[in-house]
Amino acid sequence: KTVFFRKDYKAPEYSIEKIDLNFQLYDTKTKVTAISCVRRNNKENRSPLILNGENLQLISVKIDGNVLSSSEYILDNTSLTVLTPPAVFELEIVTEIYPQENKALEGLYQSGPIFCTQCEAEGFRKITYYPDRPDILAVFTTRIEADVEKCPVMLSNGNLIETGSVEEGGRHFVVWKDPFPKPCYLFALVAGRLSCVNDEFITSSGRAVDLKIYVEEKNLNKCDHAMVSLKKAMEWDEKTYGLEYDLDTYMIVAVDDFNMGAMENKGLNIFNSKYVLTSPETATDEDYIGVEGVIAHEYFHNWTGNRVTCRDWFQLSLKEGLTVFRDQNFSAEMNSPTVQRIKDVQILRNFQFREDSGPMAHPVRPETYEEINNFYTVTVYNKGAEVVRMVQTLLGREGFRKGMDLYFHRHDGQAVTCDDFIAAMADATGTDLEQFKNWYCQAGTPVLEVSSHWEADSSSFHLTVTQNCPDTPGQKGKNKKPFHIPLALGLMTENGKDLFGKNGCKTEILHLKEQKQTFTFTNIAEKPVVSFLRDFSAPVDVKTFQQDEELAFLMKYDSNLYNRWESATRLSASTILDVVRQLEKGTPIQFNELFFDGVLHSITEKIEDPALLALALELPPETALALQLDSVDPDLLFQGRTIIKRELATRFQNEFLFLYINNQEAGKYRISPEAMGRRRLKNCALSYLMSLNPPQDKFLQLCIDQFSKSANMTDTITALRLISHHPGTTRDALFTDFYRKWEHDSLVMDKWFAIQAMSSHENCLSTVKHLLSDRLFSMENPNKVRALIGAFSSGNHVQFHAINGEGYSFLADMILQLDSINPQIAARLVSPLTNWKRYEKRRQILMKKELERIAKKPGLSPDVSEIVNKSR
Ligand code: DPP
Ligand code: ZN
Repeated sequence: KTVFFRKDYKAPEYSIEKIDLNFQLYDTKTKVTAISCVRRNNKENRSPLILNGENLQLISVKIDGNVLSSSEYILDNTSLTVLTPPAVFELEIVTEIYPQENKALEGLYQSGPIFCTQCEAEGFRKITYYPDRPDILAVFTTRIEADVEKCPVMLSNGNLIETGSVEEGGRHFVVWKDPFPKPCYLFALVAGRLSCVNDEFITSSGRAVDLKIYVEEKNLNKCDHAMVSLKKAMEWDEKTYGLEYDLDTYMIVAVDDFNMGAMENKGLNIFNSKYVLTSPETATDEDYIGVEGVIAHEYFHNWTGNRVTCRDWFQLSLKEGLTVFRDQNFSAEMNSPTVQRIKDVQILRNFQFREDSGPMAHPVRPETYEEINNFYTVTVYNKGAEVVRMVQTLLGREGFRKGMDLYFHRHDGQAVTCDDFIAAMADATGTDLEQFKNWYCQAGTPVLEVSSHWEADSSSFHLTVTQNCPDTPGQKGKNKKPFHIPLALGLMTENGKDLFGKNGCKTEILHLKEQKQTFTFTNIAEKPVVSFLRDFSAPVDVKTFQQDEELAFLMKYDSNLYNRWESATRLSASTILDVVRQLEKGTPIQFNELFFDGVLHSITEKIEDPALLALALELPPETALALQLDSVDPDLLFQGRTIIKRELATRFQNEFLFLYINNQEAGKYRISPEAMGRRRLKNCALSYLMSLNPPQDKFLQLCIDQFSKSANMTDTITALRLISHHPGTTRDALFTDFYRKWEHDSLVMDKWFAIQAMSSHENCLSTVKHLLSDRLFSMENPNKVRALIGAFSSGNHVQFHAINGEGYSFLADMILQLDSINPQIAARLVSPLTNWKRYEKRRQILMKKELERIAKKPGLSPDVSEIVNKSR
């Protein structure tokens, strides 16, 4: 195995100023001719030129027109080394590749009949021999030649400069030129039978940009929302950061087979069709929000990623953390800031905290990796975004904007590091961010403990905070340096007033820099209630330091809406975990009445934002609750959570029914934040009503009616999901119905698979196994794998962790099977097994056994091998 270290970075020996690519696409093979202008960077040192290449059939190598003999280069499975090249030369390499056999979906492959590429991180080396690293920026010109019938549309980066037919019958060609030098991971090619939706955007300086979304013809009517989102994103980036689009055309292509969500290739984004196609009948509200967010994310990369790119892959968060931060802020402005913030935090807490506490924990800027594809993680992306958010909190919005301006001023057209980003922020504002940089190099979630006391005599209030970071792989907690943590704090009186009030700002930012620090506030005439870490101002784990009474108070009255939700969640989690402990001990169940009071208060209070109420009522998922237990018994956890859900449903049946009826859609279907919030609230209420035990026929009927009458996918799929937990002929009939209605729509069918995989019923795994042989399922389609196998193993805690161990061995079987098809996707699936140490003894043994079994497979991919070996 090869291990890469950040400290080993060396600047490239050669640079490539321009590359002309020529693709000749045929049914069974593609011929690639690459002509590069190469220049040695170092005058004295006559080092060999090392080019990366995998799964390539080399046809010829020429330097300045002369064919190299086999003694002038060395060829192995991963590289081509030209031994003694001149200082400046033209390099011509001809290779043959086989896109139709490429099931790993990296490099050039086919999604159905459509040719497309995925080059990030290291896919370009599957197209031709090339120095496949992000710090080599070249001007790309791309000629594509293919059959006119099969590939009427042929696209690449930049501007179309030539088209024509070729002598060989029935074929044609195009030439695209991208004037912006770029790393090869941003290269893209698409060819196939595609239709296109056109629009236009006029930039703030008055340039017209053609906007094009390419899809299969049958999907032309599902592109509106994506197009509107793109235009909103373009406008937002001009308004917020003064960043304009720089080419004459912006193209998006949707394909069905895609490893990631989407890819920001210069001028030619390639998208998983899940993040392009919407219609009320086929897409849920979550899908609409997802499309808006991902379209914006990829668009924002044009500046944060493409114009300024990463020096090496250890710096991945330079572009991803920053771009996630940007798309989160965009979505917050387009929808509801508080709802968006809660969703951001949920991803962080439910997924990133788990990663950060497990065997794959790594810093936002990793120090080492075996397979870079394994580091496209919630840590690099979402914790990375939190780190950028903290910079903004420390500098203020204006200061942050100055920092961004300086960053682009200094680094436009360059490949840089996270240090360069922080330096721009520091220099633009005269802020010392040295200690802050610990966020980039220390893994693990800092744990904060808080204590406070109020002195009546001196009217002063003292808040003491300590920070500790747990051990993570390769980093001992005791050796970690304290983080610079911005703490957004509010102090409130018992009747719900904020004590801080300077310039209308009710929140103060404290700087926690020491391991232990006390903050003193004077003129505090009564004992305040602490509203801590407002808007989740830092990605830390705050140990609950408040009594339930205080949490219940904050849940009702905190002026910071995010913190209302935070308190509600803390209270519901502690209430559930209380029950779990009682179940463990076998003592009679007693409930925390404060929680039920709080919930009743939320339900009956005047509703300002229905989405916020829904979020407060939704109980934390088992995977998030599991993080708070030392030794998880998934059965007890499921039971405890179910008991609380049913208790709420029983006590507040009338209220939930009222919410259900009162939040029905009046009039036309809309996707406004308000309408989406109502649907969420209504469906949350229905979910409670459906959780009653024994089930009540009238609510079941409500659910069935919703299923059959609804004209939007949010309501349809919610009803189907709720019924999925109640096996029987009704359920089977609805699933059959749905199948008949939607079998032609692959994205909708993903939902059909996923829902069945997430049923809490104990026959779930046998259903899942059965579905593997459904004619619509395919191991070669990542969306299908995620929908069925991913949903079961990551989204069905109780059934995946069934004590007979069958969930674990099923997952291991699937990983082994997938490893020889698509290693990247196989590696992603391992995740639920990696945290075996968190589970009770019997499960630990079962999970570990499966990791060992996977590890033993001869020829296991580096992707899966890295994760399995680090976890066992
Ligand atoms: N396409 C992935 C993303 O946008 C990787 N760059 O995050
Ligand atoms: Zn990205």
